[in-house]
Amino acid sequence: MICCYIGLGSNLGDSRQILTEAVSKLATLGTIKTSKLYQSPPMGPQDQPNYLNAVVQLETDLAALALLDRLQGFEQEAGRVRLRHWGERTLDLDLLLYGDETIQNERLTVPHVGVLERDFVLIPLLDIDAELTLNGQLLKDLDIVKQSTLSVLDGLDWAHI
Ligand code: PH2
Ligand code: MG
Ligand code: MG
Repeated sequence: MICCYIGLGSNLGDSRQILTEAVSKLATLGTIKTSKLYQSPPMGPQDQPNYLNAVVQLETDLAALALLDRLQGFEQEAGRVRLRHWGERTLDLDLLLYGDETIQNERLTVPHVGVLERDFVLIPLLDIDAELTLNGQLLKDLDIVKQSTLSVLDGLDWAHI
């Protein structure tokens, strides 16, 4: 079993419902734990709605690219539209961490670029594992974590899994 972390984001449609359904689908791939549910201001173009963000920990036997295929399938099933780079979307499922593996190919970069710079990824990761490290760095000690103003919309059981 590999312990993976998947970032969830949505800012189009009924985002809460879309993320809840995404969690149910992720649960078909292995054993999951969910972070709290957050609202965050958009990174990138500012003329788009706020995002709902969360992270799911998944313990799975799927290989990384097989997992990516499943994540992209779930995005499509949610009617994913992606209007522009860093722009609004119905469902974004990002493979953030795949065990402690480093993966670099034309389809996938793991750890996901930007994990260390995005509070809407770091704070939910720390909900699930407060002692999580990346490249030997304790995530809870990062300045961006200490300074975060992310708003909590709901607690760990928001997806009722
Ligand atoms: N995702 C993006 C672009 N900007 N901003 C926030 N707050 N949360 C996101 O998940 C997000 C974003 C494209 O993936
Ligand atoms: Mg993303
Ligand atoms: Mg993505």
